[in-house]
Amino acid sequence: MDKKLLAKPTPQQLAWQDLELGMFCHFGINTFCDQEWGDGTDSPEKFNPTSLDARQWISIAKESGFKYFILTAKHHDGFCLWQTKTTDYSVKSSPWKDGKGDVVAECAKACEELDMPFGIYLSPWDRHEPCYEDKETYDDFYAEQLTELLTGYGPMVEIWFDGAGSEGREYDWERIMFIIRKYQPDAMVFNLGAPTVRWVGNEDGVAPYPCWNTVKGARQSMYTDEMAHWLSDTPDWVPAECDVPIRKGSWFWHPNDESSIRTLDELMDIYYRSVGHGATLLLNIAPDDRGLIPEADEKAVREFGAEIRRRFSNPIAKTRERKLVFKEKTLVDHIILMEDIAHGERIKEYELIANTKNGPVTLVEGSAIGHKKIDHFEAVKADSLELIVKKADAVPIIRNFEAFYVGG
Ligand code: FUL
Repeated sequence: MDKKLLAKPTPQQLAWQDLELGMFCHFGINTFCDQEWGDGTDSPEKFNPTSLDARQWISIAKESGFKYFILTAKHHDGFCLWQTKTTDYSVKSSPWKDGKGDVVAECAKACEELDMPFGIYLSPWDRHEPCYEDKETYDDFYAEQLTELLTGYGPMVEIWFDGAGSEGREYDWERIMFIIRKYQPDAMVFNLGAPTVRWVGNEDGVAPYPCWNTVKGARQSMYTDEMAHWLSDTPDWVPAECDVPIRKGSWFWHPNDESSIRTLDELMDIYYRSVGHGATLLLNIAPDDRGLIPEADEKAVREFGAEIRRRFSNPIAKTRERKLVFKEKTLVDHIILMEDIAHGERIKEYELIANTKNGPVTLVEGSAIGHKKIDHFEAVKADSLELIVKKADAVPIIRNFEAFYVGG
């Protein structure tokens, strides 16, 4: 293929793909009502966290190795976590901080202090707002909400558009995209409008393999079948983000539900099948009705971060070449490969070979590498490893070829 025809990421996408691991945070009126989808009738009186501490949320994220943070500024129930002028259905009408609190501001501040890129989720579907029924009026309302968020809370890394509940509904995407380009030109746009990041097609946090970066973006609501289709040859560069809640089946906090927290093995499996397939993982950790990440979730997320560090922060050897030579015969059970995707995703088929005392052994046969591919296999003792590129659209440029022995 002509090099010029290869799709390439924008510098913003390139930087975003390097983040790899984000924390999603679902918090709102639902947190106080033991529910996932409020219908917009819950009284703001119910919103009253006793000890909300956004710094605790972001510190846990930071210390566990998360590289960005996204908050539900407004979920489908329409309750706004910031001091908006567009509606009274917000923190302003709640008893929390006598109606003077602003969760978006507290998160933005903590993110700034802890150097954590910050993003927001703003549900287009609004079950509270009476003008939702009137398309044009609601388009104005939504544009104003978005403008408030994109102008009042510092730089945003990503704007998360959820298609749920909006099946068959059209929004003014042209205007929405105009607002984003005007106020937050560097922000990634998730899933709708003119997305720069696409939904992976499930809420299990896993990407298919191969998960090419050039798949056409998912423009429909996440619940339509069209979302699950994969076209490997479209020229657009739209990397995938894998969202998943740490508690199985719930995005918001619910009391007495600690048993649904995913185990470390499950989280690692998700990591291998998201980040390890070249996608980005957005793991949801929900603060409770105190406004704190519960101890059990904190423990799980810290263990997850520690395990990623244990496995992958000390490579036995690394190179940018296609041959990795060890000083002596060495046990290996994981390999991380990265292409320099600034130049496009070039490799289409590869094989990994270990040179052992019995001769060469094929460890892996794969297709996409892209931003990252994590391969694991039964431990093998080798003098060297070789990456054989069997098919490529242009000269492959390897950013990283690392070997690990993780054990266990
Ligand atoms: C879905 C929503 O309906 C869930 O409540 C959650 O926000 C998830 C991330 O997206 O579409």
